[in-house]
Amino acid sequence: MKKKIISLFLSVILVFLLTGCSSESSTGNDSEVLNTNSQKKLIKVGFSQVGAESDWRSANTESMREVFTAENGYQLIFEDAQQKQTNQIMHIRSFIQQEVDYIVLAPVTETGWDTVLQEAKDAGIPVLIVDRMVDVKDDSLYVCWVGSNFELEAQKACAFLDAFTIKNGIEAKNINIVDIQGTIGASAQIGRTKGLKDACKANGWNLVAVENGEFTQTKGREVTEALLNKHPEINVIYCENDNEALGALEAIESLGRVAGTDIMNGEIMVMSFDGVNREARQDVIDKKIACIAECNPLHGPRVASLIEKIENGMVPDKMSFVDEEFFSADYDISSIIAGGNVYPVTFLKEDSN
Ligand code: GYE
Repeated sequence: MKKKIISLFLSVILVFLLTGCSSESSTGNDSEVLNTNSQKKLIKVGFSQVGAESDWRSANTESMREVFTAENGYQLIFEDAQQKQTNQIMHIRSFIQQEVDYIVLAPVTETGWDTVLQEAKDAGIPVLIVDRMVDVKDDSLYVCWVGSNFELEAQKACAFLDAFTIKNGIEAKNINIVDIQGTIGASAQIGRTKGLKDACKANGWNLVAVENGEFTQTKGREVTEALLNKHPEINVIYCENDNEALGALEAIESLGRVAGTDIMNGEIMVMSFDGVNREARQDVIDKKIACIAECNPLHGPRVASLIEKIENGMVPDKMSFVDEEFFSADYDISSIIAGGNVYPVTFLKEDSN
């Protein structure tokens, strides 16, 4: 009996000690966690995205959403402009109203931003530009920009076509090319169109027509169909993104023509940009799309690191260009020269897709 009482007494003490200690320490930890969480203010970022016109755009949106999370210390206000600048101007004004810490803008076109960016500057909110550029009179209206060198992408594509014609003994005067442009006034369109125009002049290719394909598959198909009906001599279709290229392939097939590189014997060569869409990459492997100049959409971590720099009192580079690859299949062209530099050609293979 005495033993039982002693052992009961000891276990009560033990339980008391254990629960007492553990509850005290856990309360201590919890309140610490609570304190640090509530003290750590989330950085409020307003992001105005162009829209959802292409696979590139969807990958870009995902990349931004993945990084700007509460776990990473951000509160993201995401707005989709549905390809309209007026919507983007509205977004920026509402971000100013909501007193965000940073405004991130993926501008649909380059011009028309002076007034609203001045408003953001007057409100003391730093603006970061991503993907396409803005053309403003006063550069101090935005802190920095990160994106691709669109003209270089075009120069790479044209260098590939040039190398291809030389390798296959095709005379420049036999190249009948059309440009299916992206959204008019967007940096990606401006750079890619300029690169092609310059190369046509320099190489003596016939630029048969230039049409707007709006960076979409539907428009790409529609425009290609009309062009091939009007100009059956077309043998190269330069699409300013992969979605247009997929549309162009649909048009080629629906007209009973063949996409490929035997362009002196009726095939039609399709060239493209982005390299995000799996189907388009597969078409490169299957030799239906001759080449894709990569345009990398994964800007989320890049924008976040620019914001981090600003948070730490540093001044980020005004312009940051992303390194990009050049995709093709094996046409015995392993490198190209663009803008005075040599770039390797990445041959896409089944196992890399
Ligand atoms: O190439 C296209 C998208 O601005 C780089 O926009 C971007 C372009 C991209 O719709 O697919």
